Amino acid sequence: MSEENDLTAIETSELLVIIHEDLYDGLADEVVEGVNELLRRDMTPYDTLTQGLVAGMDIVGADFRDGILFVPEVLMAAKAMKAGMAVLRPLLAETGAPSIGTMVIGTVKGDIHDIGKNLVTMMMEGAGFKVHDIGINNDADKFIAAIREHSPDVLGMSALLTTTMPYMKTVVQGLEKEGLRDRVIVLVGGAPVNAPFAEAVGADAYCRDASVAVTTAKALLQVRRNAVTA
Ligand code: B1M
Repeated sequence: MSEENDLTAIETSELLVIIHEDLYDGLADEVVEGVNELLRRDMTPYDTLTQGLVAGMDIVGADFRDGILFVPEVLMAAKAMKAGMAVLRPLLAETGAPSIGTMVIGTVKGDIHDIGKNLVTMMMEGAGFKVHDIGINNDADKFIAAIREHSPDVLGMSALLTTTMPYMKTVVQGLEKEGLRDRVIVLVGGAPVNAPFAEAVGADAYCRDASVAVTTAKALLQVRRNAVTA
């Protein structure tokens, strides 16, 4: 976004394209400016996130896959994405909803991708969950320690690589070994993950995206609470 651009004079559809381009170019300040302008126009934080940031990251992802972008450029884009997310985070969490459950979430061992996980964290917090985010590259012992410490209702695991997604099964087996599996709803997600895979690793459900994570967590928690009171 060049300095002479007056964002307020630009159509929203065009502004979205500019944000995608700024994200692609790793221009964090400009992405933040664009996000603020969308919010000023009363676009909801959720739509700003999905139409502005996530859609922009999809373009980065496609060009990374096709060898047009490389790790340094993608890192810059990820940084810009995070700067935009930082603006939205408090707004998404600002629903005033009472705490409806607790979650531990982390990216599995060998995997340092955290944007999707952070997004799930933001949406879950916005829906009223207390979320303990244990970060990236977590082995089974770290997940188990966090579950012992926080006694969450829900465990969320994220994996973005086909080489790291099988580790989700190691975590579930670790939970079983420690007698913790039945205490927690296990949800998995990440670009290469799908429902048959979730079933194969012994998770309770696969979540396609952050909003599905929210609805799935709420639904399974309700089922569990109903079963306890029945
Ligand atoms: Co990586 N990377 N990357 N990367 N990277 C992918 C995943 C890849 C698909 C790119 C490609 O080739 N097309 C490819 C994986 C190929 C494969 O395994 N088949 C890949 C590769 C190969 C690599 C490296 C090996 C590259 C290299 O070094 N040669 C390397 C691995 C590092 C490691 O982890 N050990 C690597 C590194 C990186 C960066 C560091 C440069 C950067 C990460 C920065 C960061 O996260 N802080 C990066 C990025 C940014 C990507 C892409 C471009 C974008 C990922 C992203 O943030 N998407 C990605 C391409 C792609 O996915 N199309 C790619 C946006 C985010 C919102 O979506 O994470 O899918 P996503 O999350 C979604 C859902 O999946 C879901 O909700 C979110 C949306 O609402 N979800 C969950 C995610 N986690 C969930 C958990 C839940 C529920 C839902 O729990 C309940």
